Amino acid sequence: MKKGLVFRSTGSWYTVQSGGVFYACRIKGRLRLQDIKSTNPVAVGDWVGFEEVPNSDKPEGIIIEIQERQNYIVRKSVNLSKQTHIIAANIDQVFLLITLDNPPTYTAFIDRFLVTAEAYQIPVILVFNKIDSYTLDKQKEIEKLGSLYSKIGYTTMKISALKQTHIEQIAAYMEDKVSMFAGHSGVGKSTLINALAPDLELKTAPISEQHQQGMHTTTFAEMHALPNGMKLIDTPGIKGFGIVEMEAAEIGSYFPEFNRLKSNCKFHNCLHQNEPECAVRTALEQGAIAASRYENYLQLLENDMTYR
Ligand SMILES: Nc1nc2c(ncn2[C@@H]2O[C@H](COP(=O)(O)OP(=O)(O)OP(=O)(O)O)[C@@H](O)[C@H]2O)c(=O)[nH]1
Ligand SMILES: [Mg+2]
Ligand SMILES: [Zn+2]
Repeated sequence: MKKGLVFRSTGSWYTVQSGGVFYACRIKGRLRLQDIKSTNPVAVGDWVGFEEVPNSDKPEGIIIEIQERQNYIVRKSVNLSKQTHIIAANIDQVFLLITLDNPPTYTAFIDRFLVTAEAYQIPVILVFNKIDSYTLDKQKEIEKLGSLYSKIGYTTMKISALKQTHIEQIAAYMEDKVSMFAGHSGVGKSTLINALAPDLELKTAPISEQHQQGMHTTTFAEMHALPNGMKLIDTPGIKGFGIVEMEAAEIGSYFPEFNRLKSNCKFHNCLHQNEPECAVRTALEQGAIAASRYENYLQLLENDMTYR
């Protein structure tokens, strides 16, 4: 059996790198049943064991086992609300790309993403892209949003992938790590990756063209290894995020600024809703916790209830 890393998954075929060779692999039928809650049993970033198919023209294999994942980022499957789709596994950090216009990114989306990543302790770096294109008003909005998240403790960056402004800040974080690039369709993930690694020549497209085609430009997650040891994963734009496999009581602990105050709440199991002497709500009233964060938290709590 060989061991390899999944670079690409298109549904039925997986590209697995092992000893510098890329193998086109299928999954052994029986494996499909193991993880019935996800639509894809093997994801980009997975370490797998596979048997090489003898006497084939090109390197080919059959995946027979998947190594336990350190972490993974899931979204709810598009059609089947109970099912999840694993976007990528074994990630060291995520660059979440955010734009205010073309397309708009709302804090509800940002906070859902952060909660998912916090649950697996995956560091997220918030990257405000397209700074070359904003009006003064929008620039101010970016400043506010950036300081909202940096106060909580997140690293934030302002860049232009197109004009290649400040992209060296991103490269500095990538050394020896597996980095995932996430965000809505059209925020510039592939453009940024092309700027970081021009040899890749990833496909990018203006939003207007995406809408005409009714599809995303990047259609499946793919890992790329750069000569200097960095690995990155380009992902298709994510629309919505469902928080899966999370208890109501857990959610607050994935809001770092809430979690820091939690011990000051009167009740140890305070959900920061209507409980008396809640330190989180006091902080909210004093302006120490952002209203958007609190609203998005409440929404997550409600969603969480309706799923069960
Ligand atoms: N003005 C400006 N446009 C940008 C910037 N970065 C990307 N774009 C444009 O935004 C559009 C979408 O970029 P892509 O890189 O294809 O976006 P994506 O996030 O990979 O989209 P999906 O693959 O569909 O998820 C393209 O027309 C890019 O040229 C930027 O910094 N400034
Ligand atoms: Mg793309
Ligand atoms: Zn509380």
